[in-house]
Amino acid sequence: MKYEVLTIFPDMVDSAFRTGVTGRASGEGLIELDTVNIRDYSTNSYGSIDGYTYGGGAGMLMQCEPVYQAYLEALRRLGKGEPADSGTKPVRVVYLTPTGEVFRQKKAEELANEKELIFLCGHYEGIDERVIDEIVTDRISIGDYVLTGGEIAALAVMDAVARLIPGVLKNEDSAETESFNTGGLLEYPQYTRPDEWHGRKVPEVLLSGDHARVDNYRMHEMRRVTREHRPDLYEEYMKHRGIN
Ligand code: 6GU
Repeated sequence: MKYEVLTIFPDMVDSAFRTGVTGRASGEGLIELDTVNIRDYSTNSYGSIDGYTYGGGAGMLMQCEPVYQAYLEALRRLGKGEPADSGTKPVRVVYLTPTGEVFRQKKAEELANEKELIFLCGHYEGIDERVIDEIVTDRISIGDYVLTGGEIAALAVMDAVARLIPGVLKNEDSAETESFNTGGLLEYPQYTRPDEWHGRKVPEVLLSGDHARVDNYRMHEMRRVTREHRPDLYEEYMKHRGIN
């Protein structure tokens, strides 16, 4: 997988991605990260890339041309050349925006099938709609709240996609058994040594060595945790199983 990120904060994206599991994966050549600094494509001598919004209103917008030139640079780096005039989009371009589709595991799975992805991170009050229409294929939000820019959202999406790429997780089972891959239920609580801490005991069944009892207990816990913390997911789960 190769990621190209169009951003005005390339260092922020780089340093976060180089840390931890994604950092190791890029060291091993499983994922490549490259950033293009949109500010390098300013169309004026002041180096600005933003402007006031037509029709009035607070705040500034990122202009079309710097974003478009950064996009063309990313395409060149991916070996794609100039896009055809036909309006075809040679690579999926994910625009991070609170007005996008809310990001879920299913979308991460879909994106993990691509060989390369371009991420467009907005700032100020957003980006001129015309360049979005011209280059973007997917508009994604990471939840119903507002961030100052798209970088943290892009990092969240890149991380969720990266861990689905074979070899990125050391234990291949991990991606299978975790929340959202357990038939729509959340994960059960887990415990490690010692068996008592601050007067809190590890549930007796987990020390019993009885695998059937352990499995049964964990399934009950998955249902309980989902019902208590995410009633919306629990309802979906019950509907899926034909229980209403
Ligand atoms: Cl993708 N961007 C911004 N700026 N805020 C957000 C978001 C994205 N997703 C949720 N809030």
